[in-house]
Amino acid sequence: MLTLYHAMHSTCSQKARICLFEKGLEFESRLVDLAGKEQLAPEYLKLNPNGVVPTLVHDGDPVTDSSVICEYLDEQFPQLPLSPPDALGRARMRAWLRFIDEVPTAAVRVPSFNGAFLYRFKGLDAERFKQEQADVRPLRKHFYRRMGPDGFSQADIEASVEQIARTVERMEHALDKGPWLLGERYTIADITVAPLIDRMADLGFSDIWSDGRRPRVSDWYRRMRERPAFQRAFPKGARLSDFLKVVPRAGYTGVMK
Ligand SMILES: N[C@@H](CCC(=O)N[C@@H](CS)C(=O)NCC(=O)O)C(=O)O
Repeated sequence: MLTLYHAMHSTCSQKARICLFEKGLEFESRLVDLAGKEQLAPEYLKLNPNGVVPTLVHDGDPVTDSSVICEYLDEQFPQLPLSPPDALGRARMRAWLRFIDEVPTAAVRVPSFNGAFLYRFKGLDAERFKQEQADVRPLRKHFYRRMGPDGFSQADIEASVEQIARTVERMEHALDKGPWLLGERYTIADITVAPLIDRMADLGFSDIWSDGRRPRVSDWYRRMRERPAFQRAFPKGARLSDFLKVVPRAGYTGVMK
């Protein structure tokens, strides 16, 4: 029995959902209201002490962190494998997963907050923001403090966009041997980066790869969106612009080369 605690619009939840749908696994869906801070409720923190989504519960045992969840599902349910069969291939896939967690996943949070989530903090002065929004979060206290109620600085936004552009450049290079990031085989690496690319598109930054800048990434993203698992993971309400007033390219003044 699989239960997924997740939020429709959360990129990390989208990674876990794509994986579940690719593998054809049935799961019970438990939506967590992030704006209502349900991820910080004591009962949820028992499952995921980081106070973030997603969390997978398999026969009563919680598994946290989206890329770990994907690898766990692939090991437990070997049908329709999403990892290379050999140790070297898996090492290459895991190197992508570490990079994706460390660089673009972290980078995408910055334009996401500036472009869509600041409404949550309207009217809060610095002290109330610190107490009610930052210091209550086990994993993201310093991220929230750095952001503050008015959002990230222009320098932070530009650094994030540059990190995404570097990611897309690295993808373009890897896709030379495509059609997927690891070559012939579609893997968890493709799954975990796709929601980040989709989020950047939703925030108005698709010119990082479109207009002929990164043609292989553009083609890869089109093929990702055509996959039935991807479409099931992105129902109406999964994109920020489905339900929030997104400010396109908020705070970004740079020009794509
Ligand atoms: N490393 C975790 C990160 C999960 C994460 O950051 N989730 C975000 C949504 S994408 C969250 O729950 N944020 C809640 C908050 O900011 O309080 C993973 O990959 O699952």
